[in-house]
Amino acid sequence: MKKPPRTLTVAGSAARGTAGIQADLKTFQELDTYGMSVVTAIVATHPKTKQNVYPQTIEAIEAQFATAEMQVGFDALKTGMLFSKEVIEKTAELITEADVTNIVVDPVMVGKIGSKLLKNDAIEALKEKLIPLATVITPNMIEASILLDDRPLHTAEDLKQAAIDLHELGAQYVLVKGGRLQGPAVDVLFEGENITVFEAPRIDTVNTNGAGCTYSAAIAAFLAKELPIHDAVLKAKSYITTAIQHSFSYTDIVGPTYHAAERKFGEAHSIIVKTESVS
Ligand code: PXL
Repeated sequence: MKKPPRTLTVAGSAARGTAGIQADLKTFQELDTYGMSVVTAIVATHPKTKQNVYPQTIEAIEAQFATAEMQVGFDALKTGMLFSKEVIEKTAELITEADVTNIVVDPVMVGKIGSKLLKNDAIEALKEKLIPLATVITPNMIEASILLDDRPLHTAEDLKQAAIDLHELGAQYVLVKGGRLQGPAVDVLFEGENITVFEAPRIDTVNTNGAGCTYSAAIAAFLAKELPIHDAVLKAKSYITTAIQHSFSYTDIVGPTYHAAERKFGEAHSIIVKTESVS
């Protein structure tokens, strides 16, 4: 049997299953890769104390990474919620020493329901230590704005300029996601010469918790399958668009995307792709 390609997520555990490690592993499985995880922190709210982030120790992070690396190995890796400067620095060190070439860095900062997923002093470490190692970074508009020292971003043109400027941080590719724009869901990919715009129809739902995690996990899965980056982004966008179309909630709290949607219902959308050169 041909073994499935191996994918690792270094991210937070979202106890309610919508985002973080749980969304990543569901995505890895749906896309027929062998998923593994390094839990950096547990996100769950204690009913009495209200504590909602439980960071793991650096030692526990090292143990998980070493176990996955030595006993399995990886074809692609993604990072999600890293929470602190120390964890970012440790993750950068582990990635540098590991034998892995496909690296997706999702610069997770704030959750959909407002939970803080990255400490303030960690932004510089993210920019200086981790982003330069990335094959692709996948900021949403809020994260792109923070990485650009709070530059306001309002239009698709602003996203293109943001991608061009973020490329200076040293990632091979920058994908800025325009999920918060009006109109169609437009994302822009830049690699130094050309801007590629990926456009999907906007789906009217609030149940998009974990959509960013799912999208970047899908990109990692397709890179693990050796797809070129543009094809990986295209297929990942199609996967997440279908998952959002079939999203749902069990309660009155913002719910998850449906990770099995593409398998069950087939691809629901065509994505429009346009490339323009930047002069
Ligand atoms: O969707 C961002 C995100 C990432 N990682 C973890 C989360 C969330 C949002 O809730 O809980 C662990």
